[in-house]
Order: sequence, then structure tokens, then C-alpha cells
Amino acid sequence: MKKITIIMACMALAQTMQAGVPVPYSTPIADDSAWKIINVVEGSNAWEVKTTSDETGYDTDKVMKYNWDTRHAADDWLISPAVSLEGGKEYKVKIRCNIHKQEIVKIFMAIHDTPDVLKAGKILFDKAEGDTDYDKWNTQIFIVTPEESGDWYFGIWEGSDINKYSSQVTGFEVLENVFAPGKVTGLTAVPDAGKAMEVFVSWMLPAVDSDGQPLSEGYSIDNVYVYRDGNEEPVATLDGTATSWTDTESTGLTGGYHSYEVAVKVNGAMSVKEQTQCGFVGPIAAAPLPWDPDIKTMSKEDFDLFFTTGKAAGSEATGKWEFKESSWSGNNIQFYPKGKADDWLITPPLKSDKAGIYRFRINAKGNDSNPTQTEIHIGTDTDNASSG
Ligand SMILES: [Ca+2]
Repeated sequence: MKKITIIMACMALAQTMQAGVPVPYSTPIADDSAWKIINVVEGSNAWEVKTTSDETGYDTDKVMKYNWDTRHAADDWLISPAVSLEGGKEYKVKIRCNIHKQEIVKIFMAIHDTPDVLKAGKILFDKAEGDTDYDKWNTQIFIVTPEESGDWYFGIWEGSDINKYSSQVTGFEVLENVFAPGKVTGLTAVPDAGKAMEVFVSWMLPAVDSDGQPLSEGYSIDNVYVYRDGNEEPVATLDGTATSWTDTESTGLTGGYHSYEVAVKVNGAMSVKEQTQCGFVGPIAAAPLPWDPDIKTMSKEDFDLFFTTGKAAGSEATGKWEFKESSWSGNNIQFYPKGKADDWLITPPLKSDKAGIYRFRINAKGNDSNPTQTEIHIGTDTDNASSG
């Protein structure tokens, strides 16, 4: 019995030793609890999570920042979780950084996650004081080939002197070193403004690889793939020159909200998918009665989608019917005419299944000192609302 327990314990240990994250691995480091922050000198400044207003070139505005310390030299680490790598295989390690020329930053790689072992390991990046090439956001790429398979750790070391400036990092990635095209850019998906069942999807094709380097001579885009709602199968496979596509009922489009993804294949290698959200598609179905739009908690997006506002010929008002958010009194719809009004606020279509008497109730407030005239009409379309 005892023997079995020992064997089981050994198996569990073997498993934990291979528990590294797989590649491709990508993290902003900031707010990533798998990373260790080590501040060797107690009471000194440390790496901190910051939100930047700069365009970092990575999908986040969260960065790790070491800021100057007027009393202590830096000895500060950011250490990755274990990353599973295969011995003899080529990997690409990427990081986005913005480092002042006065700072000293090094990146190490080793099979243990302690500062001493990392410092004695492979050095990937060695920025000395005075190097001026890194003081705007830029991508550093290192090609590494680990000798042995297993879990590897990466350590980013800040070692600047007292009273220097700052270093910022984000977008740490480990990938196999194989060619991949860059993503499409400027992707949009716009529903038809007249509420027809149509979405116009457009994008710009990449001219670079996933590192932002120009595509090699002779490389061309084989195909462009469009995906709807996160499905793995593309909804359209297009020529490599395509920069737009229209989704319709004939390609399976239905009413409602959708998302789109677009990827390209270059010389047989797929890009990462770029994604975008699309507003409500198609006609608004008539709502059954009883109907309550619950204006107090309605969103601006739903107001724009379901309600119609407009000015008739007699309107000289510069104001218009508008949706206003209020956490105090609840959301509401307001109209401050500022001029002679002939302005409409029209509900979405409502459906009465049988003839009879219906009750219409609205909670409204006018202006005591400047009386208003408000009428309520019923009609069968938004262009002819005064017909009833
Ligand atoms: Ca420190």
C-alpha cells in the first residue's frame, strides 16, 4: 500500500514539472497574477501596473512600469510563469517596451524562476545606460533555441542607478519561429441603415508578417476568410485581393446582433483572426402587447435602435428628442425645443392581435413657465405618423 502511494506521488510530481503554459503564449504582464514581481531592495520603488494613454501596439493600455527612485538603485524583477518549450526547436520571444535612454534593462531565460539562476542563464536583451533606441514604444524580438525540453522562465530585470527615469513593458509573447502573416486592419461590419437584412464587412489587407516586417518578395495572399459569430467554419472564402464582403440572408444572415472575424492565408500560413462587433441587423419585429419599454433602465443603444425621432416641415427647433441617462431619477427621453417645434418621437412598431380598447399610459413632465403643446398620434408607419 505504501509503495503505491509513493509511486502515485512521483507521478503527480512528474506532472507538475510539465505544468508550464503552452506556446503560443501572450500576456500584457500587467494584472497577470502568474507573473512574479520582485523588489530586491525593501522600501524602494517596484514595477507597478499602470494605464498608459500611449498607443502601445499591443491589445491593451495596461503596462508594467518601473519609475525613477530618488533614493535607491533598481534591482527589480518581473518573472514569467513556466513556459513549456521543446529542446532544439526555434522560438520567437517578443516584448513591447518603452525604455528611457538612462535606464538599464536586461531579459534572461533559465530553467528556474529565481533571480540568481536567471542572471546566470541565457541573456536575450541587454540594454545599457545611454542606449537611445528604445525610448518610444517598440517591439523587441529574440530568437531562442532551448537545449532541453521542459519548463523555462523569463526574467525582465530593471537595474538602473539612483535618480534615473522609467521603463515600461507590455505584450510579452512566446511563439514558434515560423512565418505567419499579419492581421487585417480597419475591420468594420456595418448593418444596412434601412434595416434590410444586410451587413457590409470591410477591411484592409496586411502587407506585413506577424512581427510587422514586410512580406517577403513573392509572398501573396492566397485567400481571405470571413467568419460570423465565432464559428470555426468561414461563412465566406474570398480571393486574396478581396477587401469587402456583404453578408445577406442568402449566406445565412439572420436578424439580431452579430460579430465578424477576418483572417488571411499567405503562402499557406494563416494569420490571427481580427474581430469586430456589429450593431443590430434587420427589421425590428412588432412588439406584442402589453408593451413596456422600461425607459428608466433602457440603454442609449436600445433607444437608437427601437425609437425613431424626426423633425416635420414646421420645425424651427434647434433641439431634438434625446435619450438622457440619469442614475438619480432613472433614464428618460427629453426635448428642449429652443425654437418653434414640430418634432416627433415615435415608438417601435406594436402589434395588436385583436380589435378592442387599449390603454396607453405615459409618465411625462412639462415646463410650468413655458407651456408646451404635446399630441399623441397613432399610425402605421414612421413617415405617416399623423394619419391616425
Ligand atoms: Ca526597487
